[in-house]
Amino acid sequence: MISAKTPDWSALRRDFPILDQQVHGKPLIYFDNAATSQKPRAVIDALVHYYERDNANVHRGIHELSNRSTTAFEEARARAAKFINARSPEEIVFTRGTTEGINLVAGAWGLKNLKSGDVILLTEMEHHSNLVPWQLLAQRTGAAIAYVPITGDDGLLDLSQLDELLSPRVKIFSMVHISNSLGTLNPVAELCARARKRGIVTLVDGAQSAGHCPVDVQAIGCDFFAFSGHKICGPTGIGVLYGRQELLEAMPPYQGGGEMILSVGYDKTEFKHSPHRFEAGTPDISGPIGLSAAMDYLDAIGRQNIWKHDQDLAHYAYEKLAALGDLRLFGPRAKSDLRAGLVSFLLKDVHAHDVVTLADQAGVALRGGHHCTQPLMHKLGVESTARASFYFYNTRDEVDRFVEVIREIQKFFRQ
Ligand code: 7TS
Repeated sequence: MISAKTPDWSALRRDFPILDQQVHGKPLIYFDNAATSQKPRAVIDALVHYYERDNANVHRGIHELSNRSTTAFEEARARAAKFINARSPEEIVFTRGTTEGINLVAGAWGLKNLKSGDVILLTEMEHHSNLVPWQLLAQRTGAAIAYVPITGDDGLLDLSQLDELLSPRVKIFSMVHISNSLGTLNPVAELCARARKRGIVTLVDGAQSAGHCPVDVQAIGCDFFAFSGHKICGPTGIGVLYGRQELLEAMPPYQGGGEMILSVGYDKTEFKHSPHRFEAGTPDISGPIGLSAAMDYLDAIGRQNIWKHDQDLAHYAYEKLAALGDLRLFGPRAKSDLRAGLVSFLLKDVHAHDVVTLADQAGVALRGGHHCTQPLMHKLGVESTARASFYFYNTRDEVDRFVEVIREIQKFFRQ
């Protein structure tokens, strides 16, 4: 749902109780949204309501509370399907997060479908969670891994060799939608279309996109799409894996246990259909319920509005940082439409961790490090960057204060 009118951003900010506090005696400026977002009152209330009124295990009891829990849990599945425009709730598997979603595909689809000589295609800007599961799979199957290169500091995918890279040996192409280190928005619909033409299965890592821009898995044309609840105003410990139904149905279970079976004998088990086949054991029940409230909340704002708001902050921050000089900026250049709501940078002769530590003293929460993209850092010739990542409750005033703090840090290290 895209709402036509401009949201009242300052009223929305007041929905987040955590933002109204001081840190080290300074007003908190929370610019670590790519790591995890804050939670609005509506989500906190949904969790409290569930535990105060409805808590029971799902899919087993016949009593009232179990019925209520099961209904809310399955309604959340339908809500998630609507959030990304899946064809049906059956295409939604609840996971712990993006990481588990990708591991599930690598473990269940990958082990069944890959063999020695096959190729897994990734990009050079992947998060470790879209690298390590494939490396484990490659070790187990003898498959090889190839990478779509990036162009340099402006962090775009270099697609000039894509036709050659999409060779007949490639069985799956797994790509990040928005890079958490560079802020690049990748042309995933085009990439999926080119892969699909060659019969290659596609996975999109939507950890940084699902809550930040409109997402329509049918329009993207991917086979799998994974994201995390905690980055989109939902609780930690819950995520979503979308899979096209025919692929999910053909996949063996990922873990075994209760909930995922039709019948069990001492030597043989019949499994449920997907998605339940992939949800062994008592699931996180409050997670999907909180996540559903988060999805309602975000769609009432409109993700196109959120995208524009966050991009405006990123462009504003990029230009103000660039004007300081003596620093390196990563990712798409100033004003690029392909830059999402974050800015990675490195001050000349100052370690990213020092920047983050000093910014924290000024109340500004940043992240410094390799951002779980070590190979990308090596490619860029750095060990780490400092990163400011925005969400719709952040403001231009906060960016002004942040840039002022960075200027003071530069001054401190020049002394
Ligand atoms: N993929 C991308 C692109 C990510 O940014 C992250 C987390 C993940 C996958 C993994 O998500 P999880 O919820 O399963 O952990 N990124 C970050 C970050 O940038 N800072 O902290 C976590």
